[in-house]
Amino acid sequence: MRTQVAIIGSGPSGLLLGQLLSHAGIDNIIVDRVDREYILGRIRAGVLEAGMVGMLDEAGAGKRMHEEGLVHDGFSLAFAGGHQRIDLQGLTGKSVMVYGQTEVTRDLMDKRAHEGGVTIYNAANVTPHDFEGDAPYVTYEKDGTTHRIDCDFIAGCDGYHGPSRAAVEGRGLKTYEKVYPFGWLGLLADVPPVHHELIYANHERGFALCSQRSNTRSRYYVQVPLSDKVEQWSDEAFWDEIRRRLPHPVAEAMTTGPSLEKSIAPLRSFVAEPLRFGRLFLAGDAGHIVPPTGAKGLNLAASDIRYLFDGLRDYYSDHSSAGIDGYSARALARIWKAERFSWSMTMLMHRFPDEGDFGQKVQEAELDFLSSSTAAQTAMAENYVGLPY
Ligand code: FAS
Ligand code: PHB
Repeated sequence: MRTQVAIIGSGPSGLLLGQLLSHAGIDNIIVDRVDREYILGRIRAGVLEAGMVGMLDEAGAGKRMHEEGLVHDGFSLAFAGGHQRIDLQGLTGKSVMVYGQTEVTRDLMDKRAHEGGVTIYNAANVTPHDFEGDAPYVTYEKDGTTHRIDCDFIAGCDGYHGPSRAAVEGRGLKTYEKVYPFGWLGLLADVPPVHHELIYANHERGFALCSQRSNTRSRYYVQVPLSDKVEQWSDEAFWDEIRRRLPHPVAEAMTTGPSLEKSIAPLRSFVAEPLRFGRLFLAGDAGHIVPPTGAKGLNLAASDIRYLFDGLRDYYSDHSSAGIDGYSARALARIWKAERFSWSMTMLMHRFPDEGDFGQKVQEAELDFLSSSTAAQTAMAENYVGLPY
């Protein structure tokens, strides 16, 4: 097979890039190690920045998001028994869209299939080759046969554990990492959200988050020790714990019910530099990971794809390599600002075992200051709605 851009990974990064390339008349093939159902079974992000909303519209996959997504003009920080609303719309003139990553991925998959885009699922041992030269290619195994895709460029959209970053280790790749001493236990349930906006809670027992997928489906998280296993947590234990961590009126108002999904995700900050190696580009989680506290992971994938697509479009339309040559530096500039924000929100809202009661009091003091400072709230709001591309 031959294509112009071979994309490894059928998550939001790969699918978004594939749509934009196809609409620009640039041929591409997506290869993934699992299938559509497995990918859609992963419950992940829930908050879209305006930049991501615009990219989905440009990809022709925004219709259902606008019909079913929830526009949120603010969120709340709960601490010391009370809460402070961060007025995103009033402070920045922007909002966020609450619409699950699962639905984003489904819409992109459906659009790609409808438009005849080629996606190869259940491909084993996907490997990028010869990307330092002018004739890169990707190999994979399927149905007992090894296949080869010759291409001009390879987009490594294969997530944190994928083969693309692994293929460039030892070739000048530098990584930066911080692993947090706790995880998030997430629960999805068909119960109405406890509040019309998201609530991020700082509590001495640990962090909690009240999020949602629709007016009838809620997504909740509690901070748990890394040693916890999801099997240890009954639904009842989860509901009891999250209500302990919320202001009393919120806890009292919470509707509980059977979980549709429960999982524990570790938290880490991670950046790989650079994001380009010859004709191989890293995008999305393949290049960086943020703790989900700032709702940036999925949204960073969108800005990576903005920069990468613009560069590839200019290469094919104007024979200009300026965009692809500048991709890594341009993407990393925005990535590091989102890494900082996600780190700062995580440090502010979680219980750190080694910091003890002093750390709790310092966090409450910062939240108390934030409640009284429009400047501090504006800085938080500007980061939360998404910094400019
Ligand atoms: P993805 O990981 O989504 O997609 C990578 C794709 O590559 C997958 O389909 C995978 O099957 C494929 N792949 C991997 N290895 C391969 C191989 N060897 N060969 C071929 N294909 C391969 N972000 C938030 O903003 N909020 C959250 O609450 C949040 N929660 C998360 C929870 C978890 C458990 C994880 C892992 C991430 C979470 N994220 C969250 C971040 C997440 O949303 C990512 O930012 C987003 O999925 C990034 O999309 P992609 O870059 O496409 O990577
Ligand atoms: C979610 O709804 O899954 C979600 C929302 C906001 C976050 C993290 C996760 O910061």
